[in-house]
Amino acid sequence: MTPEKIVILTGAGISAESGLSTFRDAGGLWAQHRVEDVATPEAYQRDPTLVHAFYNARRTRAAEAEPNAAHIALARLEAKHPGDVLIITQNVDDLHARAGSRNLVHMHGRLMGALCHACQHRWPAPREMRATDPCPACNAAQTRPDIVWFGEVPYGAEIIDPALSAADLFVAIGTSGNVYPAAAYAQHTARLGAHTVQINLEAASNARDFAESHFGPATDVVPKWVE
Ligand code: BJW
Repeated sequence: MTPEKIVILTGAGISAESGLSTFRDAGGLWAQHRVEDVATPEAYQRDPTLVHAFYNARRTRAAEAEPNAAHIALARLEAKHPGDVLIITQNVDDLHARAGSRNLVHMHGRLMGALCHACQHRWPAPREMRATDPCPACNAAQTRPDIVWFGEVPYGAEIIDPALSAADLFVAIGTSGNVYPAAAYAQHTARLGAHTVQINLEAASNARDFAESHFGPATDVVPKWVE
């Protein structure tokens, strides 16, 4: 592979083999919890304790998980081509960073972050977070996970938008292509002339936007694709 500017979008499927649940697969998080109960600003207003319980449990599991061969292969790709690889992850775990990726945007936030609903101050999350934890900046007791919920604006557009415009190669790994704006990136980059590749267990909802597809477990396919 001769890289130019490479943008890689990852989703829950890349962390599945590290033991973290996906959302929409059978037995995934949305089969066990209603999105409206745990992943919207309204859910947090209605029942912050339930929302925190959902994210506290996921934070514990993510802290115990280890980066897998796919995360490590992407970190190796970046190390081989510094400045040419951007990873945009929809995942809120920290497995890309722990694998060594540095040029990384967490567009849907981070489990390991706390956010003050009152003043928007951010700080490292304790393992067990509560809404009543006081904000270190303004002392308000409106602490929430630093997560982008439905209806909220994803992070990192100032990095993502120019990178998509400049991309020669766009690769989506382990994402079902159901959630916007990430689901539109393949079509957007293809229209601008990038080559688009999906790596997934099965065809994503936006499969028609990819020129090339590789189906199989990320830990198998991604290291082979990187080499
Ligand atoms: C494997 C594997 C293995 C398994 N190997 N593969 C346009 C049209 C329609 C609606 C909208 C639209 N624009 C915006 C919306 C509204 C909404 C939206 O998209 N709704 C849709 C459901 C229709 N979007 C939003 O509200 C977003 N905000 C927004 O758009 O603001 C407006 C705005 C944007 C830009 C500029 C200005 C304004 C916010 C979206 C927030 C998403 N939040 C969640 C939960 C919070 C994070 C968390 O708790 O973790 O993020 S939802 C959930 O879905 C989570 C994920 O990041 C996200 C994507 O899921 P993902 O990663 O694709 O997981 P799965 O489970 O769906 O798929 C896993 C895939 O892996 C599968 O395909 C498997 O086959 C595969 N797989 N094992 C390889 N081993």
